[in-house]
Amino acid sequence: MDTAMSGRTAVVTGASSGIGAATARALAASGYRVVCAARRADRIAALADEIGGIAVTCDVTADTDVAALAEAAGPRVNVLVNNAGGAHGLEPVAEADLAAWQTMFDVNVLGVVRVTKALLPALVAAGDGIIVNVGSTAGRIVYEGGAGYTAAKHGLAAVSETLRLELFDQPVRVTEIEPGMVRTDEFSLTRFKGDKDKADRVYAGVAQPLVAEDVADAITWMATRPAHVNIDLLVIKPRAQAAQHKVHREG
Ligand code: 8X3
Repeated sequence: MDTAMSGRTAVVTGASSGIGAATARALAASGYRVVCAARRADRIAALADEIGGIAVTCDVTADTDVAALAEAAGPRVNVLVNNAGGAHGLEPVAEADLAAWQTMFDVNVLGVVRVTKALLPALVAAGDGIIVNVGSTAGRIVYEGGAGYTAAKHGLAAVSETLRLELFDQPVRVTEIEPGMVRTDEFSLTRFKGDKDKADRVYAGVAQPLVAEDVADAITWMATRPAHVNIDLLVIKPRAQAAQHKVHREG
């Protein structure tokens, strides 16, 4: 553990799996007291136990849950990682599942805004707060079937950039990380409603997609730069993914 960060608090949403869980572990290893927030209480309880953190059951779409998260985090928060998010479906706009689109906007955009609003006073009070929004390459490009998700992640990118302007005279950095292809247990399974074959096809033949730990490592690097250094945007993709549609697949 890096003792330089002890006494400092980090909050990670969507901490029950994937990038969120890996980030909670990485920040704890760097010495932060980590508040692990997610809907699945059993998972975050186990994670908090493992890393000596705090578990807060939290649905980022619920005002009362987010208020409880702010209460548990305390008066000073050094790092907020807005990671909770996800994709639902891959249908063309003409067949848009509006309920799924609503969920994507609720979690990926409004959830980030709700949590940020609630924790901003504590981030300012810390004197050197940083917000890391976990966006996606889908926040800069579009692809067929992806409009519900890409529109939501473009929305998140707009929120991140606006917030940086609005907080220009405050001791809070606003950053965004945009991962491309990351093989996690749940992202593609969720997108394809549990269809494992479809989920596996996303990564077919790709020797080394990114894994959650790669992204967690980058987030931790962003969060541990000196307080005057703002990494506005970090795009991270596997070497095999030169661009969204240009992926090297073997076999
Ligand atoms: C995940 C990247 O390509 O599935 O955020 O939209 S992609």
